[in-house]
Amino acid sequence: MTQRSGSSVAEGDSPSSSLGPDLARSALAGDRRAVARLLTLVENGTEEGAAALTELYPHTGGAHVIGFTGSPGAGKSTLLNCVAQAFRHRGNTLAVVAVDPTSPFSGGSVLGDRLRMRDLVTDSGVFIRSMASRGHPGGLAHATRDVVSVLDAVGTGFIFVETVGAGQAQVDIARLAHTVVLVEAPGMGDEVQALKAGLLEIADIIVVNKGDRPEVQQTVQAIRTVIAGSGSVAGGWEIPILRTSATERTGIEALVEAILAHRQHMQATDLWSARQARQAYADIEGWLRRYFDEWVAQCMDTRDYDALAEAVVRRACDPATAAHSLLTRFTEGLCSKLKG
Ligand SMILES: Nc1nc2c(ncn2[C@@H]2O[C@H](COP(=O)(O)OP(=O)(O)OP(=O)(O)O)[C@@H](O)[C@H]2O)c(=O)[nH]1
Ligand SMILES: [Mg+2]
Repeated sequence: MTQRSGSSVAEGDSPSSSLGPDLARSALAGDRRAVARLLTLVENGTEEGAAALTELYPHTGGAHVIGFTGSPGAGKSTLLNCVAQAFRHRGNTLAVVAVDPTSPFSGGSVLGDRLRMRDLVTDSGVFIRSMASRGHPGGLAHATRDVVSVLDAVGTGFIFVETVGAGQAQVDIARLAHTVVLVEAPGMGDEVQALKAGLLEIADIIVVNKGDRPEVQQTVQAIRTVIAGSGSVAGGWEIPILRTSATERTGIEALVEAILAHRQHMQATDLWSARQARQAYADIEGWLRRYFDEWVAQCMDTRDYDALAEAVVRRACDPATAAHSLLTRFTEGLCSKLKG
């Protein structure tokens, strides 16, 4: 089982078991290559990565995490490029993490778009990371959270996370980010309907991008109507509806100001600490699930499991009863082991 404690890992057999904490210390001292290596370790769900996170955790909590979510192709990456540059011009350190739950290729647009990101790619005040679902044993949400923690610990002021706004990814971004920017574009048909169905609950700022298109006013109006109908003003924050064109670089400053205004609002009210608490719950739950999955995997690797599977095949027992009896046996075993 992955050990979350650095000392437990250090007691293990692996000759490289101090790698994580060593890299963590180098990263905290400002070594960028150590940061890059750490990001890979935590993305891959390694024990060294977990040990590094234990070392880094006391240094986290300073970053403002901003989620960019919305329909595929709405212009999230293009817009994020502009916004990141605007934050950079104001002298902030920042990171851009692009998360793609489906394809390792299409989601690489932030990294792939070298031309637009040229200024940022070569800038030592900016980290850019592109993540696809493959190769994350603890799950993509877990890997994203850990990547954000590393970036936070090393003093990154603003961390932008791009995800497609659908299903679980949508829930995950709301748990990870302090500010959620929902990016939509005109002519996306069902999107206003989707807004009703849940995106609205997580959005702190709504952007209608591709404002250079003629249909934009119609979309803005439709979203206004949905919002007015919902009557939701969470914690005294009125969700702004902004209009941008990422390709023509218009409306970017207003979006930057809205993000900063939301930050100010959160700090002036108890919203910032409420979101930190929400993150803490989600973080602990994430680890609990991961430990539990690992524990289940270990339990499955036994003769008891084989015997029960055979009983299920013979129809002598149903799968739910079999799982329950395994659970009872293993929790009893675990309890007596802990007592002993
Ligand atoms: N006309 C117009 N096109 C835009 C604008 N912003 C982005 N696009 C184009 O829309 C397409 C998709 O842009 P992306 O930035 O990759 O969109 P995305 O939301 O990140 O896409 P996924 O990550 O694949 O969901 C590209 O061809 C962009 O050039 C805009 O403001 N106006
Ligand atoms: Mg994108």
